[in-house]
Amino acid sequence: MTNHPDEVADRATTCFQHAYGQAPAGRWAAPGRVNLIGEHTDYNDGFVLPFALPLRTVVAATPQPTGSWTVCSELTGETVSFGTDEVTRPGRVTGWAAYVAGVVWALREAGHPVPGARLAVASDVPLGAGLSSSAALEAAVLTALVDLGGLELPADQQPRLAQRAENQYVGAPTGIMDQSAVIRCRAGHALFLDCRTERVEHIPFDLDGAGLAVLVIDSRAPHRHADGEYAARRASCEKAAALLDVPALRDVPPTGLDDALARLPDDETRRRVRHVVTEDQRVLDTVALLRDGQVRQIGPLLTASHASMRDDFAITVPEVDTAVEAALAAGALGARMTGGGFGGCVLALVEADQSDRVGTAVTAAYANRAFPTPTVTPATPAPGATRLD
Ligand code: GAF
Repeated sequence: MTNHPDEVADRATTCFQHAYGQAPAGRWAAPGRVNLIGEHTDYNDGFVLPFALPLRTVVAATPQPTGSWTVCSELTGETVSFGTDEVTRPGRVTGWAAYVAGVVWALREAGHPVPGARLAVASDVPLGAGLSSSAALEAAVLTALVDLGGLELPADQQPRLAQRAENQYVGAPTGIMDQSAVIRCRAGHALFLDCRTERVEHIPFDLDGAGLAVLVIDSRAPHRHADGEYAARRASCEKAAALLDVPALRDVPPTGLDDALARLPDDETRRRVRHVVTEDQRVLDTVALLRDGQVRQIGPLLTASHASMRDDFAITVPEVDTAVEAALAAGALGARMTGGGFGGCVLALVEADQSDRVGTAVTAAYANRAFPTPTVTPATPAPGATRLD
């Protein structure tokens, strides 16, 4: 997964100059992410372990009088303008520009004097592939506005604010993982995040040094009912926590899982809880292995995570199951769907010299089932959001 940072940044500048007839004051970038392990644990106050991708969204920006914002998108060719009226209440700007207006709204809600701005967006984070293109847009806009306005908002407080934009302005009930990943990740590291305390630890994840690769396989599966199903999983987890009389499912220890399951009323809820509780433990086990330099050994945990998402949390689809099975059959050390589910990407941990073999096997398995050809690209952990110039 190679990126061309200068190319995306150049495209943002070109878009900016075309829309506004001037040069931007600066450019800010935020990456997409994959989650190594820890799925649907974030809104259960649990643990996640994402890393940032070298694919980025770049925002070129310059201040304009306070109280007005204009943003153009290289992708759609649209320019959207909004003023303070549109950011006094959520939902007044819709479509892709809602992520931009949502950030302005969340900053203002938190009492920050948000500067007016002209912005232009270009990106090579694919949309709808589960690689956090929305969090990348939020974070790129947020870092630009924080810098342009000289706002007092440390990086460790930015994910929560970007999440509010997504939850309350855009209306997507996501957890804190994606915004944390795209803002707080470091190159060469995975981000071990405790989603309750927001404490992070940067875990070295040196794939090259270990002779390994992580392949990101875009399943090309359309996101079938993803929004409604995501909200349903979240509601089910929150209901289970209430029934178990704990603040969140993170508070069910693995040793107490059987007792907890016995107290739940139906098989579906029991499966949802079992996924979350075992997934939290798999994150902790993965982190322990990585701290110990045992990168290969995390493979079975990744595969177990996939089985849990498929059998207990019921969020996989045939395309991602096929990719995982084919990658494992071709010798991957571990493989799993990454992200919210119902499509999106699969990641496979492979010996670096087996990358082509695994990619070819997945492509052949897709051809056999008449699925669209998947894209298979190696990914290395990249830095989080930053100012470029
Ligand atoms: C999506 C959400 F945005 C995250 O908050 C997280 O819940 C993830 O799905 C599943 O782990 O990416």
